[in-house]
Amino acid sequence: MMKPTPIILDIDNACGMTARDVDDGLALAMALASDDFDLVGVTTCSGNCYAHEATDITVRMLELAGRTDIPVGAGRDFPILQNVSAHFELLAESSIKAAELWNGSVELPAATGAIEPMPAHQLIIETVRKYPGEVVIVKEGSMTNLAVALMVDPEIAPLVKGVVHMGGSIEPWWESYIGRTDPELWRHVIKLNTIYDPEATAIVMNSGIPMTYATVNVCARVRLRDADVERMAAVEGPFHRFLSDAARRWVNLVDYKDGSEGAAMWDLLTLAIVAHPEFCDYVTMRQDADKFLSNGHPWLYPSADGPHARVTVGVDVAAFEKYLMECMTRPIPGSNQATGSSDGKH
Ligand SMILES: [Ca+2]
Repeated sequence: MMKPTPIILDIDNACGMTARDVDDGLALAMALASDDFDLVGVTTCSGNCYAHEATDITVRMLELAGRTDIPVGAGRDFPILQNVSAHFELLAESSIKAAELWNGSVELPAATGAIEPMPAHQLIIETVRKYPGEVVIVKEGSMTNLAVALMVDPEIAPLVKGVVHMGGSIEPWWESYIGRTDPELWRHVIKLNTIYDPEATAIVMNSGIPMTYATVNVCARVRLRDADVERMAAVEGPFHRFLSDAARRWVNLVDYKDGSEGAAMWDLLTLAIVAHPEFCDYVTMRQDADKFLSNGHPWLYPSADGPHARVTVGVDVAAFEKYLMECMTRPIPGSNQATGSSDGKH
């Protein structure tokens, strides 16, 4: 077996919140379950929710999984410069609208204080310096944490092995996704997580750190369906009970709203290709921070000029979805699920 890749998982984890995407929480479960990853830190960022909410959920999930040994870094709620109040108003509004479909709340025990989060940028700096040249930072939400880390300690840039980011898109995806085209949405989703804190994104783009974009159009093709959720629910223990309860509600909500079958597993494909790049096909493109900041399109495009990034253009759906379900139905190693011990530490 290959040596596990040390990763920092940076998540806007809203798993279990009413009508919010569950994929960050499922990505955390994948990172914990798979032997492919050495989860050396989890940092939280804003996007699906405020970073402080993501921190709370992440700490509680790690406790539930019996993995209080994993360091957590709490990110900033707000971008470096932008006013994002409209973003959170929209999220709150959609949660209220969907509350009836969500049908109650998802149970997640309160934190006990076993994990004490440090500032996210500090955890990134310390971890990258501890494992120079080895750590991949998996950015499943906004770029704020890494940008702050790079501003505080610019010398870490050449010590980061790579960033894999769920964001960007190089082709319209919405039409193929649910059978309709919405140009406004298309303009918005092409930037997705990337746009929440654009100045932070530009800092990361220009940092010289090798970048991979797991694009919206490609991630939209991989799904978790009702039957998959029931396989997750069959795993014993409170961690999988929580995961499957949240995932079931989300899949049902997406199916109802979009007329689709299953919910896109954006963040999970993004994480999986760290260990299994063969799941996707890629092209090399320029990531044009100036064009991105001035709202230009495209800002990922073929060019001899850099800085370059690796951009996903295709995915082996069957291979990924098989891996997804292997991870989602596996008891968490090191937890009380796997060892039978009550404290889960080892
Ligand atoms: Ca995310």
